[in-house]
Amino acid sequence: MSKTLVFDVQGMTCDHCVHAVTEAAQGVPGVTAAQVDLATNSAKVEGEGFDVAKIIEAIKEEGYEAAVRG
Ligand SMILES: [Cu+2]
Repeated sequence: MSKTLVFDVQGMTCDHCVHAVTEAAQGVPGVTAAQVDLATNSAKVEGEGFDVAKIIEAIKEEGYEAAVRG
């Protein structure tokens, strides 16, 4: 079953950041789509069977902080 999760992402300042975070999230196995929004510092991730920790890690590797929006 597919699921959608929203992450808070800290440190994004421009479209380049948005692109980097989008690519990072989409690179995680199981992720089918990522919608990153600079105005709300959020990343909406859709997919099936993805590992939440791996998404946070991938975003961190790009230089941003991420946490599941609770
Ligand atoms: Cu930037």
